[in-house]
Amino acid sequence: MSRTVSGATRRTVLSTTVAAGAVATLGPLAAPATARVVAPGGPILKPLPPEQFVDFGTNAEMRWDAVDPRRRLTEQSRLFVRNHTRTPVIDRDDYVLRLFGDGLARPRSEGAAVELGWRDLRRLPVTHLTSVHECTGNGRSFFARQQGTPAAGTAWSLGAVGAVTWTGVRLSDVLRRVGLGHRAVSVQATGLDDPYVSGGVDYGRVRRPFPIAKALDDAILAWGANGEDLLPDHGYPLRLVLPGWVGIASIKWLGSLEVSRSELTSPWNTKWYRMTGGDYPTDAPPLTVNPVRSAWELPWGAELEAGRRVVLTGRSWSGAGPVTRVEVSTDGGVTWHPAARSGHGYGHGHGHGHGHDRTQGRDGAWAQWSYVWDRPRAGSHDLLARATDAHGRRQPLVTPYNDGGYFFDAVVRHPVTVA
Ligand SMILES: Nc1nc2c(c(=O)[nH]1)N[C@H]1C(S)=C(S)[C@@H](COP(=O)(O)O)O[C@H]1N2
Ligand SMILES: [Mo]
Repeated sequence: MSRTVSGATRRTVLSTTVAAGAVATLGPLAAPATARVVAPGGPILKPLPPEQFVDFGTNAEMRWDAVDPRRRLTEQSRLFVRNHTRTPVIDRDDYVLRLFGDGLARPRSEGAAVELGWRDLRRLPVTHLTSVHECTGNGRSFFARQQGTPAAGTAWSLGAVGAVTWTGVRLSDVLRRVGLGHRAVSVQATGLDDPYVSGGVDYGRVRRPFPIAKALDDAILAWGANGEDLLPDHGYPLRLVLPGWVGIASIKWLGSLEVSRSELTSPWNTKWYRMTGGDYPTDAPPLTVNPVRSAWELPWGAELEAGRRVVLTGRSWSGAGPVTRVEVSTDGGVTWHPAARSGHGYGHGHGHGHGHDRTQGRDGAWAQWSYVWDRPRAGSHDLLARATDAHGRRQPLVTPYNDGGYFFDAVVRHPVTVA
């Protein structure tokens, strides 16, 4: 059954004849347009085979032991899902993105929003961008498992992350074509999924503001992932992607963008997705850039053969830039050894060749690495991997506690048994 999720008074489209660099002529159309959710979705629509996912109901994480070391990117069918409610199914032909606010060159109220449909967006230059896409709470379960201080929220292991090449248009191009005012400071993205209700409180639609600087830097509006259309679970027909930033910043099923001359707020940057509790001040800022993390492509408690040469693989990533160094410890952190960069020549090629060493991660994907563990002794061991990024941020051994269980970036002690 159809359901109207956004009623619009006017439809305006991008001019097809606009010269490059010029501001588009926006003409109202007679017919009102709506974006309709054509079918109520499940919490998650794509299959979640248990050998590939841990299913939390509205959320599901990728299993690191199911990751193919030869694939650089994460296929959508394997990518984690984080839904506040459930995946809506939206018809691309009905879809419109609404832009409004006093930060536009010609300020518009929400009711008089500029509306861009799928074909309008397709007239803008297409761009491709690879980023590591990750939930703020990735690794949350290790606050309990490793530090004895459980934090509320989905008990992710390390699988709420993936590397994706997005296809879409630059948000800066969209804003310039629509007409961006000189005094714009903040953009708020709002999803078309159901309003989020928790503890009897209706917080409204999932939405989060971000600075105009990020909008004009590398933000994109994506309709594709790794060369395919977005799956419904990942935001079809259009999602925002703020590369390197906390997952919540990349609003799925993007319904509107408010461009404002004043700082916008929402519960997703004041109540959630900023540090609270622990030793944090009460006025800690909203979280933005993701930290540095690492994972082994191994089952939890993997069984390895004693007395052999064991080749272990994993990946490291950072929201701030490339990973420059990965060290491994097999003795609980007493000694550290460099991991070797690997994964070159595999996965989806994308323009530049994928040589080893520094190339991994330079394009926004993660660093793949391997470590040869020569003739491990029988018994129980913890494998530790510690990465450093181009900004000199290195994974700590302990992450200070916060109530939301965000940014667990400490080195994870991955247990294995050698027999
Ligand atoms: N509209 C909308 N956008 C959203 C969310 C949501 O529930 N609704 N979840 C956010 C969170 S917390 C994360 S981590 C990412 C997850 O994206 P994915 O499900 O495509 O992996 O989407 C973000 N964007
Ligand atoms: Mo998230």
